[in-house]
Amino acid sequence: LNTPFSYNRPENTTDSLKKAIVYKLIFLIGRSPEEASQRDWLNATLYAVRDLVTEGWISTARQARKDETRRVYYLSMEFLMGRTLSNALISEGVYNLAKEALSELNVDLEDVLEKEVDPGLGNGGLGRLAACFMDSIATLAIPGMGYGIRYEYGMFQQHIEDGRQVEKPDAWLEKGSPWEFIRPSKRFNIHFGGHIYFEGKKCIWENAEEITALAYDQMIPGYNNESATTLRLWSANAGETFNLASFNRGDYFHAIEEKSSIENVSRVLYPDDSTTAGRELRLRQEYFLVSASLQDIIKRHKRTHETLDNLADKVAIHLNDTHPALAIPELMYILIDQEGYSWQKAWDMCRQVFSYTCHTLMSEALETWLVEMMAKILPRHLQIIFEINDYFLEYVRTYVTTDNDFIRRVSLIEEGDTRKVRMGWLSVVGSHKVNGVAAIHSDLMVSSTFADFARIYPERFTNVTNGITPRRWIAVANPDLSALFDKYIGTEWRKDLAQLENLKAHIQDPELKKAIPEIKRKNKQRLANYVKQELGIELDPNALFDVQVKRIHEYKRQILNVLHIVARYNEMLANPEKDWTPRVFILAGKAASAYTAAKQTINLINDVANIINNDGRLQGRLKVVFIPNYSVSLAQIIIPAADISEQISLAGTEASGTSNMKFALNGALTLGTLDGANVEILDNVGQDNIFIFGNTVEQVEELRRNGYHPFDIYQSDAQLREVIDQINSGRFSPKEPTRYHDLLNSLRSYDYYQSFADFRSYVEMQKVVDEKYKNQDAWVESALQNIVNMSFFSSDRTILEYAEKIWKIEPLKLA
Ligand code: 26Q
Repeated sequence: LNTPFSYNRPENTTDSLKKAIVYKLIFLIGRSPEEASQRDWLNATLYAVRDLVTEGWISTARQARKDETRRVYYLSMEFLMGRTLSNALISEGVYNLAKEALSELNVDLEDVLEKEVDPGLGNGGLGRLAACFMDSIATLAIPGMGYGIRYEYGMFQQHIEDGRQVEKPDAWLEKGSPWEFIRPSKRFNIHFGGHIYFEGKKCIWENAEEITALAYDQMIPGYNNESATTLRLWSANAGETFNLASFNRGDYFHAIEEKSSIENVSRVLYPDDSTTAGRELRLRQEYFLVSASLQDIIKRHKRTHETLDNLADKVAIHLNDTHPALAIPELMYILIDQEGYSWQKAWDMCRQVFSYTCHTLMSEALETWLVEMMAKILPRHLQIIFEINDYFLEYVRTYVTTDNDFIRRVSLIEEGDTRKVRMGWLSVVGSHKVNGVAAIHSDLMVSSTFADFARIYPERFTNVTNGITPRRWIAVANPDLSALFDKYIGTEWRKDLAQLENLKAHIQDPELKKAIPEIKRKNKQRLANYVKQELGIELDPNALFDVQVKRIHEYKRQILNVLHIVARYNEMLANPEKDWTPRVFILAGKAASAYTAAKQTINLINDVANIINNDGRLQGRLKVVFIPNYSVSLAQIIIPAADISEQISLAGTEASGTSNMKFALNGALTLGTLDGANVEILDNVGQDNIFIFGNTVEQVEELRRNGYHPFDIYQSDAQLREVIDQINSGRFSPKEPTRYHDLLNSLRSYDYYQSFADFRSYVEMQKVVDEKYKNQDAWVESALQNIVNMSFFSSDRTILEYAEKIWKIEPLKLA
């Protein structure tokens, strides 16, 4: 390969990289070094490093084709990848080389890295999990690839104006997207609408609309393995076929108008992660992803195999939640209508091919689609779903029960005023494995939401606890901690996080113990600088940094955090002389644009912050900051700076959580409920190194059963009452004293997520946190215990479990 900078070349030096960057700058970007902006340097560096990744990418693809191994296709409506350059530099082992090369050109690498856009093609946990999985798939050389949508607008940009969230469009593509390859030859037509009819037994779908899906590929570099995997994102394209009729009539504008409405399909990511709006465009998006990906998968299969008979041996398709569940009827449609397979044969293949991960148990988040809407947009698929349901219910009646109530509950169609298709049920019936994302969540799945299905198909349900990639979450985000690891246990931990076990031998080493708080302090200073620059707020890096960053949601209970902050504020004013541990409360996260309670919570955090930060009586010992526009790149600055990781969802509501793992691996102590993966973090770090509070799932359920009365708690807990009354009286919103009345009334009378029930134990545990922090030795010891016990939470472990238990796939043996 004729690149100036390449694998296995003895001449890979600062000088050759410098040449490669300047070459890209001049010949690809069209700028001279003298005129180049920071962004030009960024792009030139990206292009130079991209060449390096490309070689391994091409050879990995070639080898996978040659080996004809079984492959996995990960279908997800979201991939929250984060910035690519620093990760790629580290994967390719040229970070320092690039730093030197650029510095010889009088350019600072860190400044350049900050210029890269952070594509927000996901909402939160589910999208970021997909990104960590791609990283692990690439690093482990698992044969497979990811499929998603190339939204023109990602997650909105969050601005805070007057304390309130304001959404701005995220036009991330406007600055160019140098990491992707457009694939003009990879186009598939996607059909919608029309009607179906039968010719004998054969069903014909006479569709009414056609749009084209066009592929854009991104390389996901494996860590230090000269290999890379593909993330293929589809973009809607009217193509050349759009309304020819209008064109021929000379109705140019009408034709162009239609073109842009067709292209709406990949225009924007839905920014909701818990309620399903049931919007037609979303259904079209889901089908768009599914249809394009399946056509591509089938085409790839046919390239190396003469027949689809062995499809189920060679292909595993994973559904990231129910969002791509239409893949099940789509594969049936392809196999039966287009390839002529019998229903039974097609159905057997389907179930061997598909597997499904469930990420939530909350009923309002379970996807359903109006039968009426699906009939209009996907008539053949609806008909297939009805037929799947007929066979399925027949099976249940024959082999499980004739109880009509049971039958009604498990039917893929919810009956009632309006009939709905239950996508979760469809996913379970059409897959051979269904997994939850943490032990407690998988247990709850089979005992609650999917209990009926666990009775029908007990062997189908399993757990695979989530994980995170140590490349991005340590090597990229925390370079000083990485260097410390290297010094004590060598560099292999990046590929094999179990190596952290070897740190245990050094845990009493005074130098190691000294280094941990030094690194933490440096990371806190880095965050403080960011906050100073962005918000003009001064933070003391010696204070305890207490962090809750995640989507704003009632179940995640940011409100409980706020109630405690106000309670602490009151106590500090009442006892100013006490030796209060200085604290900084840091919160960040986006609220879905139509979610009033979540938006009010953001407003309240900012109102409280405003009063507290300007109260001189506190002598700077208490600060509250809401950092706007939380994103992957912000997480990389915030998480390594945390002392306390707030994971305070109501027990039984957070399926897993993944930031909890990132925090612990970066040496923060968890303050959390027995929910999601917190439970497994506790198991791994031991109870002396974590702060667990609040009701258990059983206690939560008991309260729900026996009647929960938040008003009684409000009346009996004087400290809580004071806090609520202050907020209610406009203490924090003097210009609009009634601002929080609705929020507080709903808490006092319903408090669906039981914040009041856990308030006392939360406040008491926060005092334990204060005391522990005063004993810095004990704190550092616990931080270390968190770090060294996190190897289980590597997404490499997670992916190997999927590969073995679910996909039946082995890593490629790289040549
Ligand atoms: C569905 C239909 C229409 C519009 C939007 C949606 C939608 C989009 C995103 C529904 C849900 C989501 C995202 C869910 C999510 O992020 N869940 C989180 O997944 C993480 C990874 O498993 C877990 O760690 C978190 O506990 C879980 O909340």
